[in-house]
Amino acid sequence: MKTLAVILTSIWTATAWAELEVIDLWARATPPGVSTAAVYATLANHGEQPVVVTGVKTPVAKHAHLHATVVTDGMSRMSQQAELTVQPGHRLAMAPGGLHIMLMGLERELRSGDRFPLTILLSHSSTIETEVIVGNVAQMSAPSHDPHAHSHSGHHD
Ligand SMILES: [Cu+2]
Repeated sequence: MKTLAVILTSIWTATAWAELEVIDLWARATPPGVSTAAVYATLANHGEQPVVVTGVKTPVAKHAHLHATVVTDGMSRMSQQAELTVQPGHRLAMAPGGLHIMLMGLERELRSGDRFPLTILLSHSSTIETEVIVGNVAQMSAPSHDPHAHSHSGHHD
C-alpha cells in the first residue's frame, strides 16, 4: 500500500500543472537597441485547484518579471507582481495595457517571426515549458504571405 500511495502522489503532481493551458503566447518585436520586451498570453485553468504562477524565465533575457500596468493619477506605471493566481475554471488574460511578462536585459533583438523558449514557474516547484512567438496578434491570427513585410499596423496599447 505504501508504494501505491507514492505512485498516486506523483501522478497528482504531474497532472496538477497540466491543468493550466497557456494560449496565444506572443511577444512584441523590439526595435534595435531596446533591451526590454513584453510577453502576453492567456492562462486557462482547467483544473479544480487554483494555479499560482510564481515566476518566469527565458534564455533570451537576464530577467523576466510578472508585471501589471496600473494607472494612478493619469500616469501609467508598471508594478511587479510576486505571483499570479488563476482560479479554477478561470482565464487570466495578459494583454497590452494590463498584465504582462516583462523581459529585461534582452540578449538579442526580438524579430517578428522569431520563436524562443519560456519557462513558467508554478508553486509546488512545477514548471511549464512554452515557446513564445514574436509578432503581434494580427500577424499571429493571419500570417503574412511575405515574411519580410514590416507592417507595424495592429500595434495598440
Ligand atoms: Cu512591464
